Amino acid sequence: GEQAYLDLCHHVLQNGIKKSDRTNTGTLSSFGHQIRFDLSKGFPLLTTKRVPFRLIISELLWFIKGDTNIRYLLEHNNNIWNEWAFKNWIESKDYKGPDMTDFGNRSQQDEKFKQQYEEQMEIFKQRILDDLDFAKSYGDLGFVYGKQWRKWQTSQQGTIDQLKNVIQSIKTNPNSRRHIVSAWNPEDIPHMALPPCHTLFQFYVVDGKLSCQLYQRSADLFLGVPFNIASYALLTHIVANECGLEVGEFVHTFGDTHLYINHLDQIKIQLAREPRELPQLQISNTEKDIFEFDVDDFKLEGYHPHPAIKAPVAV
Ligand code: THF
Repeated sequence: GEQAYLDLCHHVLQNGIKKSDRTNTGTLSSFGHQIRFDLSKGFPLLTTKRVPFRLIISELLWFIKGDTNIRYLLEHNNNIWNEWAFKNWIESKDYKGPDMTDFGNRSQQDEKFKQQYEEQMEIFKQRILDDLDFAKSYGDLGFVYGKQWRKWQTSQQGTIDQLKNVIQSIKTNPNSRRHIVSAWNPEDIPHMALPPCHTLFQFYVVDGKLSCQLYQRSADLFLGVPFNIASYALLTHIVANECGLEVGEFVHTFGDTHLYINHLDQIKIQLAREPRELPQLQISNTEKDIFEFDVDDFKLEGYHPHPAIKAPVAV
């Protein structure tokens, strides 16, 4: 449960090795961990800081639809993938604004640059929303989760709908040991804005309960992982609902498990807090098929977290 997450953060804080990374931010890192959540005991949205559940729902529904364009996210006031699309835009020949190279690091060091960056990001977002052609060219993140889950490209010029297939296999052959969806497509990696952090997940059915295990190759413990836990817990609820099953466990397995150096003060604040009672997830319109759900079909009851803790995202 939440305590296992906090213990893992504590472990990495104490024992993590200084390791530099792709983003040049620097991390404390530790390899190979696992935490578990019994989903029947409540919905695992962290209570030791407020986590914005609406963003998690819209991101998951975006994956489930097979959408890879941030336009859908922006329409739902969700900004968590903006930096990756913005990067493609500012590196393109069509971008004529001020130089935005390495905007992630520079905006943390230079207040004046930060203002310029925020201005350019606002213009970019507005254009994605207002101009469909622009959105098609610069809002798309390419071969990210939605694409691999729903339209995995085959060598025969066809596509494979892994999500639909896994639901079919859970329904028709629950005991199967092959209920797997992989986002890791070696051929596509060079064409991705960001190779998938949640590499592969597997479902498991026993006693009428659906469990899910995720292998996450790279885990941003403070910012990303609270989202990832809630996202896969929600996916498990949605698939269980579709298959007429109860929810079992979510098992979260990690590769490179890290705390960014600029998240250490924040995690210490969080570790000093007491976990509270977990909220309960309420799904309305349960007769809907998995591809038809809207953000408003999901509600949390009894979510009374400690306050949010702000931190910069490494790009
Ligand atoms: N890159 C890095 N460095 N960390 C990640 O967690 C991450 N993700 C996705 C892709 N690349 C990543 C994006 N997921 C936030 C949360 C999840 C993200 C990206 C950003 C974030 O900033 N959350 C804030 C609230 C943001 C808001 O309110 O708009 C938070 O406080 O939780 C791993 O999936």
